[in-house]
Amino acid sequence: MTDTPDLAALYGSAASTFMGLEACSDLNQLKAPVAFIGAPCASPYSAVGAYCRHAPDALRAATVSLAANLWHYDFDLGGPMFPSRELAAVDCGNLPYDEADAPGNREIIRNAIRTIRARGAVPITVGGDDSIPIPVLEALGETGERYTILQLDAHIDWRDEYMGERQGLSSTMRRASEMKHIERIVQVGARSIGSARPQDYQDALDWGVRFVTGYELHRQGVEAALALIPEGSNIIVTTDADVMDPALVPGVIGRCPGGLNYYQMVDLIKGAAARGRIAAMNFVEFMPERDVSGLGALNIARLIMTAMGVLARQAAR
Ligand SMILES: [Mn+2]
Repeated sequence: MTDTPDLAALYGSAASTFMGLEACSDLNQLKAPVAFIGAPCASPYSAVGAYCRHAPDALRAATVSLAANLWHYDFDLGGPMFPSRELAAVDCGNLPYDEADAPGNREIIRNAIRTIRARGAVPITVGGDDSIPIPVLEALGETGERYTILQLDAHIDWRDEYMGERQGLSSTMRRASEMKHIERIVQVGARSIGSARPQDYQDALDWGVRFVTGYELHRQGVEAALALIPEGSNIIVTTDADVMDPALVPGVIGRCPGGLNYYQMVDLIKGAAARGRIAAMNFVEFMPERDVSGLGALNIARLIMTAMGVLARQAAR
């Protein structure tokens, strides 16, 4: 996949920032409590390439029609998106990448996350495929803190390797489980058939992963997942777009019926922030070329907006 389709005509100018937020072009000068950063590519499988590389710009474009109302009342947050101008998020643009240099991409991502955390901000890393969180998690290991991962995904991502790649999108949670600073993993939304074979699932159970499948979540509600997060946890929320129902987010590579709806996602994010403190968030696997009429972009963009509001309120407390 070396040809790069020019989607600017389809999505409008990519010049604007997410929600028209202030741009931050130098992470070393970052002052905001929340940082949106695009990471189009980390460790793609050679067979498909970086198929989600246009997601950050597509999500920015999805907010163009909302940006003029940034300071209006947001009914999903019970007030304006940000409680004050000082608590507003910034858009740090997209990280550079080279599809042929996965180790280099991972180093760029680790450096960015390291800097954002050192500036005291919570990174919202927007992929890119589900290989993006691996270097994000690695960088968080350097803080000396221990973390609970809340993974929202239709797939468990516990393959040791796939097509010879150990850092790819099917191995994200397996790699996370090997990191000393990851003390707990809660995986929510698994359903249908994915990359996992029975032994992969068993390995996750043996490690101590707590699963709330998509079916269980619909039967028991989001509390079934939130109850697995101890009070006071340091939480990383990592969201694969395919956790949501494909009727809401068609722009994913593997559409699975039975996914979560928008308010279940909102309640999981708000609930995580209420039980502990969210240290980092990832939104990956949105593929604009598979979207239908911008519907998925709108749902994911709105979810990121709500997450920004939740993180801004967390920063204020
Ligand atoms: Mn995934």
